[in-house]
Amino acid sequence: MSEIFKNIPVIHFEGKDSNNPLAFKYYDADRVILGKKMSEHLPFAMAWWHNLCAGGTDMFGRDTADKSFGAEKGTMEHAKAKVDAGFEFMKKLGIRYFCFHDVDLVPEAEDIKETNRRLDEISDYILEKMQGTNIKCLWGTANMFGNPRFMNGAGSTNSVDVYAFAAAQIKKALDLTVKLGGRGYVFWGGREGYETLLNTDVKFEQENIARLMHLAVDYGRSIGFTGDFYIEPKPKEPMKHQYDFDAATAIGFLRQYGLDKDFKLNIEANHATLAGHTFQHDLRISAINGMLGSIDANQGDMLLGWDTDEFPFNVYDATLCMYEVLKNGGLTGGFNFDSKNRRPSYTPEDMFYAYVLGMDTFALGLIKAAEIIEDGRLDNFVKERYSSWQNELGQKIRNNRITLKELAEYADSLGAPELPGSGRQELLEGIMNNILFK
Ligand code: XLS
Ligand code: CA
Ligand code: CA
Repeated sequence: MSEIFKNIPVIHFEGKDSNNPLAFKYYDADRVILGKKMSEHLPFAMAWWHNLCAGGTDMFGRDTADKSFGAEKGTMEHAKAKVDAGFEFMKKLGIRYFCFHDVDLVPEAEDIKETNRRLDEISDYILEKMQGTNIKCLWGTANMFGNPRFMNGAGSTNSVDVYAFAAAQIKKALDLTVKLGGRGYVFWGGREGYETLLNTDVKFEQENIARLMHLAVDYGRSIGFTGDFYIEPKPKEPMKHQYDFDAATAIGFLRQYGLDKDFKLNIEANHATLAGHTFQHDLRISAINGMLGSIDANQGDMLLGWDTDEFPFNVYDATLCMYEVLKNGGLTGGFNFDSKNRRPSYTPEDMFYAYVLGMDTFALGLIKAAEIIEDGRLDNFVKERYSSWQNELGQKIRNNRITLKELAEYADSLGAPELPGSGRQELLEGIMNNILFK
C-alpha cells in the first residue's frame, strides 16, 4: 500500500523553541509528569468522522477538502482507503486510539443486512491494520441521527419500528467495539429531544431511552464488553431541546433509571459551553459524582452560538481541564478530538497542523495543571476557605449530629456571624496567570 500523506514526516517532539510546524512543542510522549508518562495521561484519539470523512460541507456550501484518498466515494474501496489514511495519520502522530460511528466506516446500504456485511468486512480490515501497532479503539457508537428515519429520535422515537432499527444499529456497533477492543461505548443523544411539547410525551420518551440503554448494557455484557458506557451530554443542536442537557441532567437521568453503575459521561468542551457552563464545570460535576469517564477535546467560539467543534487552542481551558482530570486520578477513557478543521483549512497538511495544535494544547495544559498542583497556592486557599468547618459545630453538622432547632439556638447566642472571609478571586486569577506564563 502506498503512502497517502507523502509530504508529511513522522511528527516528533522538538521542544518549545522549535519553529517546525510539523513538530510537537510540548507533547513529549515519554516525559514523566506527576509520576506518569504524558502518553498515559493523554490517551489521544482520532475521530474517524471529522478527520477521514468530513470535507467542510456546511449549511451554505459544499466540501472544500478532498477526503477521497484516491478512491471513489461511496464504495468499499473508499472505506478501505480511509482505513489506510487513518492508520498512516495515527502512526505519524503517535496517536494510539480512534473513535468511530458505524456509518463513518462504510457507506450505509438500503438494507441493514448489507450494511452489517460491509461493517464485518471493514472491521476485519481494521483488525489487520491494528496488528503490529499499539493502536486501538477508544470508543464506538452508532449514528442514530443522520438517517431520515431518526428524525424524531432513536430511543425517543414515536415509531416502534424505528426503535427496533436503533436497537439493531447499537447491537452491531457494540459487536464492532468489542471486536476492535474498545474501551467504551458512547450514546450521544443527538435527536433524543423535542422541537415542541405540543406533540411530545416526554415521560414516555425518556423511559424508552432508558430501556434501550438497559438493553444495550445487557447485550454488551453478554458479549464480553467490560468497558464503560458513556452518555455525552449536549443541550441542543440538532434538536431545540435535548434530554441529555448537561452533566448534572445526565447524571440525574442515569440514577433515576438505575443505569449509573454501567455508565459514565463523555464530556465535550463545546457541549458544556453550549449549555451555558464552562468546560471545567461539567468536568467537575461529573468527577464529584464518580462519573468522569472520557473527554471530547474541542472548543467553541464565544461569538458563535453553535457547535463549532474547533481544534482546541485555548491553553487556559485545557489547563483547567487537566487540573480536573489529574484530581480525578485520570480517565477510564481518553481524549477524542471531536474537532474539525475550519472550512478554508482544506489541505492534508492542515489535518496534521490541527492535531499538532490540539495535542500540544493539552500537553501544555497538563504541564501547567501539574504546576498548579505542585505550587499548592490554589488548593491551599480552597482548603483554608472552609476551615471554619473544622470546629466542633462544623463537625456536628457534617456528621448529622445536630438539629435545625439547635442550630437556631446557636445562632441566637451569636447575635451576628462575622463576614465569611474574602473570596480573593482576583488574587487567585493572578496566581493562575503567574503559573501559566512563567
Ligand atoms: C455531536 C457529537 C458527536 C458524538 C458522537 O455533536 O459530538 O460527534 O461525539 O456521536
Ligand atoms: Ca460538538
Ligand atoms: Ca462529541
